Formats: sequence, structure tokens, C-alpha cells
Amino acid sequence: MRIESIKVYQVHLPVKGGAYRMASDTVQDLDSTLVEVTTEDGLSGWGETCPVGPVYQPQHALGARAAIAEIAPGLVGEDTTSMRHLAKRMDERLNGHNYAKAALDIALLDLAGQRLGVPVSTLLGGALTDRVPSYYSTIVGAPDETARIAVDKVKAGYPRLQIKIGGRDLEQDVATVHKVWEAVGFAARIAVDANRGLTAAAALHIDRLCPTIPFVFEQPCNTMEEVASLKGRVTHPVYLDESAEDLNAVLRAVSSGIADGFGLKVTRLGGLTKMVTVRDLCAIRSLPHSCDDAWGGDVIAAACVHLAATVEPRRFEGAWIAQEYIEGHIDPVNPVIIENGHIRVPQMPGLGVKPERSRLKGPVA
Ligand code: 0XW
Ligand code: MG
Repeated sequence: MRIESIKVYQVHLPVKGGAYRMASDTVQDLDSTLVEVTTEDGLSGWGETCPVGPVYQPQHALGARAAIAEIAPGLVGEDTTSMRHLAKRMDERLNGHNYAKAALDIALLDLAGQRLGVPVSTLLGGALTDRVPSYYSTIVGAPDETARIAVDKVKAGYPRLQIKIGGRDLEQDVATVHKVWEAVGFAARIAVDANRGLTAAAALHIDRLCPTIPFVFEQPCNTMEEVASLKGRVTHPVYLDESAEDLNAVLRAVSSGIADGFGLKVTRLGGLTKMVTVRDLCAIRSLPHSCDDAWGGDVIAAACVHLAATVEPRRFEGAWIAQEYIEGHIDPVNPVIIENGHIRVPQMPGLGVKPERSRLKGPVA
């Protein structure tokens, strides 16, 4: 079946609670891009890409829409049978810009799933579970307040916490890690995410000042080289997030042993098709990882959850979705929701979510 049209919609996602503070940036209102790919028989598939502001990573919302405008005319009229053909067409239209191609990749898989009558998880190799764990991500905040939130979220059922640090005094970061550990202990696994915000020296200090706390250190420093310099000098496992920029970066990190695991972002890596390769590379070296995206609504959340369901549970670090920080759902009928710190895997054909038309303005392209 051939592609008849590709429409682009812009959705504003104000941060519930006012602001999401990371070491690298504070964001208040996220700009999400939805794509709707429609085939000649009237079937529509949906994709989404929503960078968490323009500073967290090199990708940004206007870039996503500009890249999709460049790529989309090359897909209209193409047959949807072969995902590999469509990926090749995208690469023939535009070099790079994985995060924009990701939205189209997700929409094409949504279409394929609906046409074949199977959930997207089946197209990704098959689900191992019908319910995946999520994790709660705090903002950079005062030590006592962060510990209080951590306790609440463990009570709410989250099996893992991601504690944000960085961009402030070392003393505050060290106190935050200690207070969270004292409050939560082994009730939840802990990741400490500095979002590139520490020097290697500061990361070494935090490591030595928290020697017995079993956390994993997520993206402590800005570059992969700085993170690599910590190897053998820190005692905590080190995960990469922002430095896992593309398949090549992941291959390098896995093969050289720089990373003990990853916080993976579906759109940054180019979509679900590319994430299958990353998932399988991680499996070869028994590396744990998450399946997240930086932000976004039900469409990208569903994409993360379908992929998450295909990851070996013992290595799975959770599917983070932005639901805790977003008011309402673009699909109020079949929303993707966190219950007791876990998310049900949609069982309907395709992604299992559909934006409600009345909640969309546009299309913008
Ligand atoms: C927790 N997240 C997935 C949400 C924000 O995009 C930051 C991010 C991370 O792990 O860095
Ligand atoms: Mg991270």
C-alpha cells in the first residue's frame, strides 16, 4: 500500500509543576512534533519526537520539523511493504537527523502493525512481558525534598529512581545522594544522573564521598572521552545517556567497555528499528539499559513501552515516560499510563494509541 500523505502537528506540553530542572537546563514548556502517515486505503500511523528543549542535546523541535519537511516528499507515493526501503529513501533525502527520521520510523511501524493486525512489540521481535517497569526521575532539588519525593515514589510502586544532580555545589549533590539512600535503601535501585554537568574531578569526588551507596552514575560528564577517563578510577558503574548519540557511538562504547549500561533515547538513536540493533548489541555484552525518550506524549510513550517489552527483564532499567510531568493525554481513550510504577504494554494492533483529533491544531505541514 502506498503512502498518500504525511502530516505534521505541533503540540505544546507545559511541564506539570512548573519546571523540570536538570544540570544542563531548566525546561517549562516542551514543543512536541507528531507525524501522521496515511496510506491510500485511509489507514494512519503516528510517530512523535520531542527533544527536552534545545540545550539537553543537539536536537531541537524546529530542527525536527525542518528535517521532516525535507524528508517527507520523498516518502509520499512509496510502497510501505519494506521498512528497509523506506529507511533508505529517508537517508537519500537527508543525511543524519535521526531524531526526525525516528518519528517517521515509528509511524511506519504503527501502520505496519495495524495492517498485519499485530502490536508493534511483535514487529520488534516479540514481547517478553505484558507489563514493563518504569522509573521516576526527580529534578535537581534540595537534598531533603528530593529524599521525600524518593520515598513517595517508592511507595507509589516505582522499582527504580533516577536522582538528578549537577550544575551546583558539590556539597548539595553529595548530600542529596546520601539522603536519598538513607531514606530509600534497597527498596529501589538508584541512578544518579548528572546530565553532563560534572567535571571528571567532581565525578571522582562524588564517587569517593559515596563509596558504599549502590548507585549507577548516569552521564556524569559532557563527552564520552571524559566519561572514559573515569574508567578504573570510580567504583560505581557508569552509564551513558547523552553520549549515546547514534549507533556508531553505542558500538564504540560497548566494544571499548566505556559504558556499564545505558539510558537510551529512542528518537536520538533514530527510532525503533535502530533501537532493535542497540538492544541486541547490549544483549551481547549483558549490558543493562532503559528504553526512554527525552519527552513527549502518548505516541512516543507507547513506542518506548513496545520496545521495552522486548528487552530481557533482568537487564532492563525501565521505560521512562513524561506522564508524571504532563497534564492529560493526547489519546484519552487508550492513554499510556504508569500504575504502581509499571506500564501495561498496549495489546492492540500497531502502537495502540491514536491522538484525539480535537486535541490537535493544524496540521502545520
Ligand atoms: C529522565 N529523562 C529521560 C527525562 C529528561 O529528558 C532527562 C532524561 C535523562 O535521563 O537524562
Ligand atoms: Mg539521563
